[in-house]
Amino acid sequence: MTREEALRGRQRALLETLPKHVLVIAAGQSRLRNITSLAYPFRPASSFLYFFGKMPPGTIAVLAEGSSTVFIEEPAKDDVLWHGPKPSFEQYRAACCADQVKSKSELITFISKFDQTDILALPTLDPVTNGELRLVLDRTVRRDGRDSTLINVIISMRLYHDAFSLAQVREACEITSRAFERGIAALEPGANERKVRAEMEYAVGEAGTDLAFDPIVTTCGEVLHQTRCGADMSAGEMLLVDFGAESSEGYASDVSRTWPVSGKFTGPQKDLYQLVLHVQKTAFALAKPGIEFKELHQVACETICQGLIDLGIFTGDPQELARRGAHTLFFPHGLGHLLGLDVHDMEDFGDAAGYAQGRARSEEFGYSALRLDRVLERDMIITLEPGLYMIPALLKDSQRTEPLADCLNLEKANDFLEVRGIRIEDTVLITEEASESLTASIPKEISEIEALVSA
Ligand SMILES: [Mn+2]
Repeated sequence: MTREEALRGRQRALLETLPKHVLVIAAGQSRLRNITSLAYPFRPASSFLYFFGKMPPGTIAVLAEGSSTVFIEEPAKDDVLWHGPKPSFEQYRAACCADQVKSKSELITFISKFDQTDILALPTLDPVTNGELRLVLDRTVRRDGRDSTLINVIISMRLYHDAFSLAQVREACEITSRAFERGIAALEPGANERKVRAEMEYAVGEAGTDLAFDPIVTTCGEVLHQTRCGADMSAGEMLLVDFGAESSEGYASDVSRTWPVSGKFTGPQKDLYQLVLHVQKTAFALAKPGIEFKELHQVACETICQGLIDLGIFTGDPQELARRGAHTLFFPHGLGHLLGLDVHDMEDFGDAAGYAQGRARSEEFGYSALRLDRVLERDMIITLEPGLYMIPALLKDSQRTEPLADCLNLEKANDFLEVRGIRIEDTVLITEEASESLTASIPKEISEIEALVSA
């Protein structure tokens, strides 16, 4: 499937699903950094990318009466001096695979010929664009109003990856795989975390793409979203790396590995690492069409409890421990999430994509961080990312530990404090009968890692 076949096919499918409506999808505006001539790098909104690919800031697409029209901001007078010549409208039309391209100055006249009540639009994360949509449509575009009809149709398309989307995620995973190769080669006691991160980003820069998210490259693995990076690494510590490149068309990948800085796991590190790896393999073996993702999460929680019983940290029955939420002391997040054009795919729609219709996120600690609750189906892409963390803020919180006094050996848990945090994450495709790890080439066995770091 070529890019053109994909984009045209998706535009057609959307037009055919909502034939009586006028559909407005905006790319968004670039955001300024600190002065007016300095913008953050521009990336169109993901749903815009899904149908039209990369187009300039301010672009707005309208799909109506069986055809797609893309409205582009005309360049300012001296843009050519600072930014060079822009593509022609015909070149833009070919690039976004729309039926026609027009100047943005024609948008209001174009829209006003339709019945207002037929118009559905996608809200964006960009307040400037939402303001512009409010002016053009004379109403506020909202996630929960009538525009949710459009959102739900787009979710039902983006949930299942077509051949082009899958090829793009595979491309992103390949770049990420090269990044991990460079990263582990840069690991050595005394080196700075930033060196590993820079080596990994080199692979992304070399591929000419971007990062899918702000990476985590840290020896403070117990801080779940530690984006600060810059400590010198010592032998005995582990480096947790959660990193993902984007593909050329903006699709994500998401991988985590945890490496011993010296190239050799200590005893407690090895114990917990083996457990996380076992949990991930158990979940992977169960991931296939027809299974509830929540069930995978549940199995992961129970397997963690069993492993912690074996290590003497818990006593009791693993299912009962998981039911009581004992695992959340060491595994407070969810097992994974959807992945596609966004690393947490379609989270700009809240939980509408991650949670099947009629389901809502639990408020219970642990389950409240579960980003995915639906039956897995063929062509979905998810992540599987169990972790174990020794988080002083939780272990010192008597409100959390006291209810577990009968089954928790805190003293034993403290023996593992130096381990700090371990996460093992792969990007996984649900296939016809099972699942395929798209990042299986990135080593995660203890023997492989020890051989690579000391090499
Ligand atoms: Mn992830």
